[in-house]
Amino acid sequence: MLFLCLKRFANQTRYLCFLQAPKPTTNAMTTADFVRQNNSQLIKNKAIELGFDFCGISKADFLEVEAPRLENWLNGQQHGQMHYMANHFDKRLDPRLLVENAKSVVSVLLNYYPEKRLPEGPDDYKISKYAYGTDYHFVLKDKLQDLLWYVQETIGEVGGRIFVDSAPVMDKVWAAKSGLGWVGKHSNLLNREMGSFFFIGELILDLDLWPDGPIKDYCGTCTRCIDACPTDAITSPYVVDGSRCISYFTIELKEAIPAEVKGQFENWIFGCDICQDVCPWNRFSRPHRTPEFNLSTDLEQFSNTDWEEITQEVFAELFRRSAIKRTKLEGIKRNVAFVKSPTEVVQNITG
Ligand code: B12
Ligand code: SF4
Ligand code: SF4
Repeated sequence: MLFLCLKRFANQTRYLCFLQAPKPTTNAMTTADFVRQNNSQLIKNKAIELGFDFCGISKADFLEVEAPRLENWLNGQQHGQMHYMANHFDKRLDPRLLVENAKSVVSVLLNYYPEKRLPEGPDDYKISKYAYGTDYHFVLKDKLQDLLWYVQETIGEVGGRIFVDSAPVMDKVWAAKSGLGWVGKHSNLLNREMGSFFFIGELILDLDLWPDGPIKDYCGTCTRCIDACPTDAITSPYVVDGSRCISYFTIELKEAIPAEVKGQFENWIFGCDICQDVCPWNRFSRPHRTPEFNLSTDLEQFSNTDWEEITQEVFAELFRRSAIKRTKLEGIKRNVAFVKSPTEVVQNITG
């Protein structure tokens, strides 16, 4: 153990010889602080080089403020049938239970706002912008894996894991703690420079890094997202009842969509962007730079009739590497039938 620590320190100091020293933030800057700052900067620079839009760091610790909020959310059954959300309560609140000796959480944001949007007229079937291209889990995982390798090659024997929705981690909370934005009243993370159309991932490392601090909340008196939500899923500012969200009904729910929300989906058949589309901060959205998120030509030309007549072959081919695969063909058919004739009885989905 002592050997590993010495090796890491030796690697760090060796690397430092090639770097410009950061300006000390206090007069009492120690060598350890200096190393932490330099390592943090190296990681952030590499994250940007890999194509992430923002990267920030926080200390791996117990999420004290979030614990009662998560508990209330679960006790109120706001996770509906997303049973995975009720699992690993303790781990979800403490990254040190996920990675041995965890010291830091490195959060990254990856923009997915498309250059060209699919038609969103009142009669068009709509899919969320996050699902236009390749499933973000693949894209973020590849980039985060490269970032982790870089950390291990450059800094030394660093233990850590990559996370993209793959384990019980509260992505938005960590990104907010790292100063990458604030959690808005629609409960998504917002960034002042690019709105909210981005994904979040993280590395949890056993490496001590220099933490960034949170920023303030810029929602002010605005309530546009709350007012626009067709199913009243934003039950109070900052709180979304997951079990009432169109995204839940169209993606997560495996059964028939309940009759009480008939006529409320505004033609969304996979996910829902309404609360983000109305948000004034999304005026700052700019097109992503990730080719994997581009729309395929086939999807670009998909008409309402194509959605209504979609076969297993077309579904499998078109959504081979897409997040839309999560609903399976039966899920998409259920959703299309639900928005097309909201009075029709729609069958249960299994699997
Ligand atoms: C479960 C889940 C869902 C559920 C539940 C949504 C939800 N808000 O929790 C459903 C299926 C509905 C959903 C929908 C969507 N999701 Co989702 N989802 C998740 C997931 C897996 C977990 C989120 C979670 O922990 N929820 C539990 C509750 C307790 O957490 P919370 O909403 O953050 O709750 C906080 C607030 O309620 C707040 N709070 C409570 N009381 C109070 C009181 C006060 C005073 C204050 C200030 C705060 C406060 O504190 C709580 C804890 O921090 C994350 C990935 C991850 N692992 O983090 C993605 C994630 C949040 N989803 C994401 C996306 C993109 C979406 C959609 C936009 C997709 C779409 N277009 O359809 C929608 C947006 C809907 C919405 N308005 O939230 C992104 C968000 C990116 C971003 N910019 O923030 C994430 C981070 C995935 C990712 N890795 O990129 N999602
Ligand atoms: S995604 Fe749609 S249904 Fe869900 S909270 Fe936002 S506006 Fe409401
Ligand atoms: S619409 Fe308004 S209240 Fe909602 S997240 Fe955006 S700024 Fe905040």
